[in-house]
Amino acid sequence: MGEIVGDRLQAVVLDVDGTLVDSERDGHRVAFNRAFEEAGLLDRWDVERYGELLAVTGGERRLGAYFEEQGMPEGEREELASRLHARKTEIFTEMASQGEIEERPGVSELLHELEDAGVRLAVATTGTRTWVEPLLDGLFGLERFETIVASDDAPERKPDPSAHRLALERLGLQGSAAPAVEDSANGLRAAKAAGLACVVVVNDYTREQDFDDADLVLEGFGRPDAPVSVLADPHRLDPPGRLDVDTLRRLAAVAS
Ligand code: XBP
Ligand code: MG
Repeated sequence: MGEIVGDRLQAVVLDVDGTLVDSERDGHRVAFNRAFEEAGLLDRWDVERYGELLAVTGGERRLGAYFEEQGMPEGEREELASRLHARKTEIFTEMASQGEIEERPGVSELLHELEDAGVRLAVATTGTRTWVEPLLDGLFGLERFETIVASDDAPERKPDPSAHRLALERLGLQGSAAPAVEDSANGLRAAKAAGLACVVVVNDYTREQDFDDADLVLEGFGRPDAPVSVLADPHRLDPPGRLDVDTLRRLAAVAS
């Protein structure tokens, strides 16, 4: 294990969808399909098709891109995407409030470890604040996150770096003191463009994506009793089978 030089680690900037929670396949995708059904549309996004559509970040933009592919005129598709996304957001908010969206294994252990070490927690997500807040509150307690940047605050959406930049600005920190944790190539690109080091915890939708400039790639967060494999460790941070505060400290040290 590398020597920890000083303690540069001040905060961690956490992604939501696919990172803190496994929310896409059985969450957002289901909510989109229910919104289609309620609107009397025959469209349904199966698991594979939704994985392709995830290349477009932001649910409303995702709907717009889908309808554009279907050849729908711009005015019609913008109105339909807006209307469907509003309903989908209500449905997903209800799912989150009912506890239907689960945290990924190991997240709670890491959050507690970071807090015990005095490391500040921030969120930077492309998701919509309407559901982000009740979801995070129900699973973790909203008060634990010093700042939450959602798509409402950073409408450019990942891979644009604005969400991570805004999180750093609110934290009053340099990127090197606040590594990001992401699940997707879009999230990685956003974090790196904002000057943050970035750990990627892959999931079934993202594991085949390009993580060449990630600072660490893991199969998941891991737990002390359920270690995960390391998929890439260019700085030789040597995580102990999970993402822990010392690994993030070593990352902040090499990133500075
Ligand atoms: C992932 C996204 C979001 C969700 C859907 O965000 O791109 O758009 O898929 O949520 P992140 P909305 O990984 O940055 O958390 O429908 O509210 O956009
Ligand atoms: Mg994500």
